[in-house]
Amino acid sequence: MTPAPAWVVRHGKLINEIRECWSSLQLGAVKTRACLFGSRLALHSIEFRAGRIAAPDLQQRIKERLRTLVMAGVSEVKNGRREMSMLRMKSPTMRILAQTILLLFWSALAGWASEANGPSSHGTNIFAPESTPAKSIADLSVFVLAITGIIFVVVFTLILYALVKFRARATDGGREPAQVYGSTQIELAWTIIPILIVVVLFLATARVIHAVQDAPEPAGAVQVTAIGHQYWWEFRYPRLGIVTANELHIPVSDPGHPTPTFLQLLSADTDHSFWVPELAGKTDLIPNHPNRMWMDPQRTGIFLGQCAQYCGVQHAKMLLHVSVDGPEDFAAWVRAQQKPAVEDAGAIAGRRVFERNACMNCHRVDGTSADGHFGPDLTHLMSRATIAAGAAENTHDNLRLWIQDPSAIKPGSLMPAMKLSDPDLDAVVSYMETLN
Ligand code: HEC
Ligand SMILES: [Cu+2]
Repeated sequence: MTPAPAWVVRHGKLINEIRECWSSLQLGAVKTRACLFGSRLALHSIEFRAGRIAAPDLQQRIKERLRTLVMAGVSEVKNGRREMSMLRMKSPTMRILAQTILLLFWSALAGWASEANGPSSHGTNIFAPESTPAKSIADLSVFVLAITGIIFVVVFTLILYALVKFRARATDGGREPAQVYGSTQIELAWTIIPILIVVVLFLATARVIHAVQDAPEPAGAVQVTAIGHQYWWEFRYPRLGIVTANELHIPVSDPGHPTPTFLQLLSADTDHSFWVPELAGKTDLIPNHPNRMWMDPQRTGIFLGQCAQYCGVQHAKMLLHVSVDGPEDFAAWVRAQQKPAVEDAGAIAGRRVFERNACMNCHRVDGTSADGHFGPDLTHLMSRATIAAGAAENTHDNLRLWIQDPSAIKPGSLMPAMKLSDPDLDAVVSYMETLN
């Protein structure tokens, strides 16, 4: 009977079990590093050559023990030598994990650096909030990033330390190191610390959710009903009697005298999501399930956003355009929108084309018989800088192209090409251009 080798003896606490296991397995002239701890077989590596195994019952016992080993797999089959190693199996996984983490880390850094580069004129920077709900969310994100960043640094440092300190050396003589199983302190530590971190993150998140979702609506708030349509936005101001599309106008909110805007979110067809990153977190518009969101922008300007829930082929061209106006500008815009459509005698031919064709079944023009709701309200079309939910600028050429063939600008749009004759097309475009 061979005595247990030195590396086993060094682990004083386990020596009896190991010696027992080692002795019994050694009986059949099998070279092994398998050890039995209580009822569990911890297998580092096992080498045997079939021809050398004398005792058939020993072979049987080894097979049985191998079967109970859940996590190990045969990693190498070489010259009849089988080696099973948990560590060796883990390394590719670890490599992929490390690469993924690094990639995420660098892309986040790169994103941050490019975003932080001066004030963004397009207003889609999630790290540049201009309204209270967006600020709370951005602060929470930075907090979560800081905590997870610290975890990343600590874990990565420990991994690097372990990789360097315990790397294989020539003096190891090809032997695998002792495997330590079970440490109450370490297991408690890596259970309790993550639980505490998760509790902290949970509480911080719950606080922000409460602050954003349960904010009371002050008396001076502007109310807007936003309705998502396949591929455009309808905005109704019930108290002001305004209906418009795609370009939302809201007043700037002075912290001393807040005038937040509260939106009720509805959908005419499928799920959409209202997301203007600098003003508020994204909130879905779900059929038959009104949602609510609010914003109190503290800076005037144009803020851009995008439908953030895939809603069909032309989801990508369903942009959001929020114009935050100073108090006078907002009041002027409201007055202009409340007026009925202009009656321009010069555009009467175009108006006839509009009313003779199916246009009026899908579009509304206040003050005319056109009262369709499938498409955007065109009463004040010319007050908008863009058409088709930001897909094109509102210019003469784009309007003409749009009415001739919407799919030239926005393939998949639900407005059909009306196949008007050239004179009719020009007339209807002239009529559209009087709607300001
Ligand atoms: C079957 C319904 C339907 C008919 C008929 C129709 N449209 Fe449309 N129209 C739409 C829809 C839907 C949109 C929004 C498309 C989008 O942005 O994806 C739209 C958008 C528009 C727009 C852009 C409005 C904006 O603010 O973005 C104009 C202008 C327009 N239509 C004019 C017309 C004219 C003129 C006719 C008749 C020659 C017409 N439409 C016929 C459904 C229709
Ligand atoms: Cu959408």
